[in-house]
Amino acid sequence: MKLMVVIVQDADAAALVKEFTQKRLTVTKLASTGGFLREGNTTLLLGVSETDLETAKQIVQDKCRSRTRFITPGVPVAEQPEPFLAQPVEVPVGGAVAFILNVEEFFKV
Ligand code: 2BA
Repeated sequence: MKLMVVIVQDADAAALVKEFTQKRLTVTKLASTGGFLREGNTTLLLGVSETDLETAKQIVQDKCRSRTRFITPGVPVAEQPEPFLAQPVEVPVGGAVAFILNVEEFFKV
């Protein structure tokens, strides 16, 4: 068995969970926050059998898309040597960031 930890944008989370569930993959959805943008995102946990792993990865690839966010570097105006340095910077986000871990043991009560 594998544990998939999948970090996605909130905008993609509902469709992703729906598709996992329809394919009979069990998923837990956690609210999370990205350390860089400090914006909400969604972390999904899935315990999947080896045989379902490729299906799960394909669903992530199909349902998540990359988007861009614009951030304005948080440098105080007085400390900026040139005005143009305060211009918004484009940051790509996602589609998804996934970690796949081996599960040593799994049980339910
Ligand atoms: P955030 O940390 O808010 O990062 C959002 C996006 O900002 C990232 O997109 C990346 O394009 C950019 N970014 C992140 N850290 C950066 C930095 N130090 N300098 C410049 N740009 C930076 P993604 O790579 O698609 O990541 C989306 C979210 O997935 C991240 O949100 C974070 O919550 C999570 N994540 C990504 N890589 C991770 C990792 N290695 N470990 C744990 N969580 C990760």
